[in-house]
Amino acid sequence: MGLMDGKVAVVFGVANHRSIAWSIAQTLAREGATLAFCAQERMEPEVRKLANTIGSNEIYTCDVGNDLDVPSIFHQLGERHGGIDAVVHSLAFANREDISGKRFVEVSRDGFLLALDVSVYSLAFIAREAEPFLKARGGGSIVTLSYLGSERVVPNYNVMGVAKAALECSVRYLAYDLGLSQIRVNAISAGPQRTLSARAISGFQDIERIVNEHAPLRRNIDGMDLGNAALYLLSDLGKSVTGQVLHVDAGYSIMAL
Ligand code: 1JT
Repeated sequence: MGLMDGKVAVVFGVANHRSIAWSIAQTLAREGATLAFCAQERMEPEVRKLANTIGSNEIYTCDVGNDLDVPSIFHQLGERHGGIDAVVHSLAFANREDISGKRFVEVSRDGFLLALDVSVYSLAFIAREAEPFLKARGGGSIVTLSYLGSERVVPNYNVMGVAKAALECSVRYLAYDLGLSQIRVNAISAGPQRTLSARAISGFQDIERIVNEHAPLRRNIDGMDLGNAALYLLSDLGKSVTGQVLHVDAGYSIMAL
């Protein structure tokens, strides 16, 4: 018996086998969920390959920056499954120059708006379009991913820190709005993960080393830790938890030094 038996979960943000979204998808599949994936067109072949390994062949191509794609996907999901139970939002973007080297004070209007559009507005948009289909099943749960740079200054994280602060606040407002439909909305604030995005950033290795040395658990976290935390929030185990930011970071965020 799995914690997600009979539940349909929709996952945004798988790029490759290192993606946090992929760790979460594997955990949900192990617990009996039916998985559907939404990916940019250029990611589709890789995502299809990964999905097949967990018995899913449901891939929708989707650009969250396109106002028509997201509604169309939820419409198709509704037709196919009658509704959905869980949504994973593991999406973020910023221009390379806006999160490495340059000072935050130098960010352009376009760079600022792009980071907030892709990384924050997309959650509100997905939540709005998902609401009727989650409601159709008597409620549901939405999880997004954040990072400590929203609360503290992490050098170089810059505009993404501002975006993550807005994302965490959006979680609270969405939790209030969607609570009426018995839909929960939470974020996981993850310790540093060596994903495709993260590895591209200068200074990322220093952050990993500092966490390993200073976190209460004296180590970093892995994808399974994030999968298990997401499982808690997306399953009935977390049925009274909404509007929260759960730190899954080996305790690093409690430290001053
Ligand atoms: C994005 C990227 C969002 C990297 C991210 C992210 N959230 C966490 N990371 C890892 C990270 C990145 C930096 C950092 C510490 C951790 C890259 C692509 C855009 C979205 O500071 C040194 C920059």
